[in-house]
Amino acid sequence: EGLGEHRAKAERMYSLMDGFLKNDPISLQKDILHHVEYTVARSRFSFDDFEAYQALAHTVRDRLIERWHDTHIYFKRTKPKRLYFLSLEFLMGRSLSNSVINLGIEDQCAEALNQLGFEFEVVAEQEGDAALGNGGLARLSACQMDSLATLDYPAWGYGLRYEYGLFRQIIVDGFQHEKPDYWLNFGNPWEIERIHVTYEVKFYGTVEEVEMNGEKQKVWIPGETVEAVAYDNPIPGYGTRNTINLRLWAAKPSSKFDLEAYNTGDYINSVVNRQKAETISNVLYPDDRSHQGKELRLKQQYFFVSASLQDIMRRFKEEHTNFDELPEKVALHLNDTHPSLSIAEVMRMLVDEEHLGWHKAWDIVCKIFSFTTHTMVTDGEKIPVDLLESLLPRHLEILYEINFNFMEELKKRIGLDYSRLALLSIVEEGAMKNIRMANLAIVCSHTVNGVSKLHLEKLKTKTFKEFYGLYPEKFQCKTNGVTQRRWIVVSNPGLRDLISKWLGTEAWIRDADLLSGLRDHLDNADFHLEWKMVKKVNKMRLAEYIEAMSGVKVSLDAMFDVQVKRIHEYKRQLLNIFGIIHRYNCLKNMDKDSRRKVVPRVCIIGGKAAPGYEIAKKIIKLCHAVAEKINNDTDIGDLLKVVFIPDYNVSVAELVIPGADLSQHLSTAGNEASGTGNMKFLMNGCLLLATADGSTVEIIEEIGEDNLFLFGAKVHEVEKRRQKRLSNLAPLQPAKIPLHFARVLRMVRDGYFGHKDYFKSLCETVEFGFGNDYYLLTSDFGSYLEAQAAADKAFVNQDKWTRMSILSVAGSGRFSSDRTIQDYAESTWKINPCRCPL
Ligand code: F58
Repeated sequence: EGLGEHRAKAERMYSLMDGFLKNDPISLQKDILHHVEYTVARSRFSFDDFEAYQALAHTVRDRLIERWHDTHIYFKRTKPKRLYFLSLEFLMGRSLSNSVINLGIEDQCAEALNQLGFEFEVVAEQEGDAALGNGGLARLSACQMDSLATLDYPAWGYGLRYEYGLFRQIIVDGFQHEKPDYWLNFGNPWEIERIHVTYEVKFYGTVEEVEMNGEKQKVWIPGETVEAVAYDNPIPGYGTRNTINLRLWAAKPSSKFDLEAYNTGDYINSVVNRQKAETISNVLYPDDRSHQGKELRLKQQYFFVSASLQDIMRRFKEEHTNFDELPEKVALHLNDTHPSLSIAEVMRMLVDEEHLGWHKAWDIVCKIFSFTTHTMVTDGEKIPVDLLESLLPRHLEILYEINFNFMEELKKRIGLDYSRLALLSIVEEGAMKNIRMANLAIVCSHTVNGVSKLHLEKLKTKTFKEFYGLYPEKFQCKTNGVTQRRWIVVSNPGLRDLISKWLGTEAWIRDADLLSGLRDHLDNADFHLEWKMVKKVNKMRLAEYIEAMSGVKVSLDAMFDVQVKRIHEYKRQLLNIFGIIHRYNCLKNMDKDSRRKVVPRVCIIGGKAAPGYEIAKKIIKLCHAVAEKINNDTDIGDLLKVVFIPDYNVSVAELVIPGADLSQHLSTAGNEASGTGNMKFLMNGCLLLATADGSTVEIIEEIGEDNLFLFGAKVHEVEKRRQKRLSNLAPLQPAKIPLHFARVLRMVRDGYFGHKDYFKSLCETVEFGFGNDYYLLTSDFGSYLEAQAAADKAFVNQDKWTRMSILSVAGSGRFSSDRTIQDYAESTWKINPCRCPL
């Protein structure tokens, strides 16, 4: 009877709803106008591009919500094993174009807007970026969400809804300044605030022991409570109805505080104090290597972990009466060590709250976690024990107990080898005791993933050598990938059409391996012509942007040579700038005849430096100083231009990458865990000039050494060269530095580009007796210049260049995040597709 009643009600509602929303241009126009009038509250007879964006975004959002609901109802009904992807960072960028494309309503939307007097591209550009992350790791999370949805996996993303995303980079006189990115200023149509999905997150306090059913039980009496509110962000798949959820948590003052304020009578102070709770999710930490020892960062981590796990456990408990089935129904993925407190939290929930008993709880925990590390750095994330002791006293106890048991087990396996035990321990002893988050994650995860073959190799042989000896079967390679939906379909529509035309299908948008079919047309002159045309149009778009941003006019005949990524010593933007100075010197010394043969270049550099990273900031300044000198040298003209693109972010990348001829990936071998920029450029037919580092090694496997410009020391040579430099050159002996390098260095050192004192410490990083050139710019410089010369030579032969460009795209299929995600799903998470019926 109850069911019949429910059905009748549902049917009546459905008939009132008039079915699902329609996607023809007229229906879309009606909905856009409706949102102009009632959501944006503007007159439907007069609204601007931004208001059109808002109205269209809400129109699209309505359609996303329908699918998102259906997907959840379907998941709830079919109860598949679910993946929960835990990441403190997601770099989503803009959502409009991506959503419209994944929903398959791009043409209809464009037509609807057209008829209202707007242009889709212009309207889409009104949107700001959602930049809730720093760099590669965060953008990878976003690509992986797109793939999870597209491949129909029953997955949820969990993250933090920072009010201030990654800072906006402003350049004043060539210096980087950071401006807060209050991205929510104009509202965010892509999120759904769930005021009823809230959890209390507790901090501080004490641990007490109580008797419960005749047994001693630990109880945490917390000292502070903050509320986590869910904001849901629908993530649509392409070519499927599946639309999954990215749930981001915001901190709000807990309603519990009200009572206290009432009692103490200090109303004003209590309101001010309540406000403090919100600071937890206020701001993203802008460091792209580590954030050690900051209490607020630790609070963020736990806030995120606690809210997500309460949510996950609630969902599980709705469908189960005990926890035996947890490992069959729940996979928890730790995106780097940042969410690893989850391990202690699940133990606390199962032991203290569900009274499961330590061993049973531990058995479950070991079956549900998997972990991916994204760094080559050996010294990973650590949490000072005193910080934990005050903020999360019960968790510290749990961590100690996990470590105690682990150590006991180890002693049985390896004996009393104390130096080994000390290396493996989760607790780092010393003057400052720390919890080693990576050790914790490895001990408790069933799988430990590296992000490229080279990275995994380093994990096995260096970083986690001891752990690899213990658990060889845990270590797996999951080479990164990027989504072709955003990095070709959204950002390079010209290339998308061209690929689809020549492959005769759009199926590659869901199956990137099909891109290899482009090889069939490698010698077709018409194909070449169209290919070059697409690049030209993209270069025009980029040239316009460059002129608007920097006032520099660039020639479309020049090779657009791009290095865009976070600024870091190991990424060696300095090598690029030194190469530019060398090129400038060569040009200055050439006669007219030789100059005529030179390939003109536009050298484009972009990226943010962490606010406290002085050397990286000096690299940015040097880039501007060199640009100023060269761009104003009338003797050089179009032969060489240098441009720094400010505020590099996802939407700038969407513009820059398709317009690049050559892209540079210069990390000293052994430092870049994978790199994903290389894959985006590859997909856009841009040739790579790169070291054999990270995933570039696998790109070479796909396209062959002949189709990119490889240079520099290989991983196994790097250590030797470092040693050699140190042993050969006594501190006071003048270094045997290659002539070209010495000249360039001297120019910077002696103030040729001004700011002599300011650049001193930057120069010292590559000088012996100071920084000792840790990243080997000196020894790689010669081979770098050779690779650059080879690129010039290839560019002159446009036929050859175009072939290389086609082969790059044709070989990029393996670097789709669809491949990565499928691999994770099958071998790590053990989840199956769960496709919501149409
Ligand atoms: C990056 N790591 C790697 N970390 O450097 C890059 O090689 C790899 O391709 C990418 O991950 C994806 O696997 C990275 O971006 C961070 O930004 C962390 C943010 C939080 C603090 C520590 C660094």
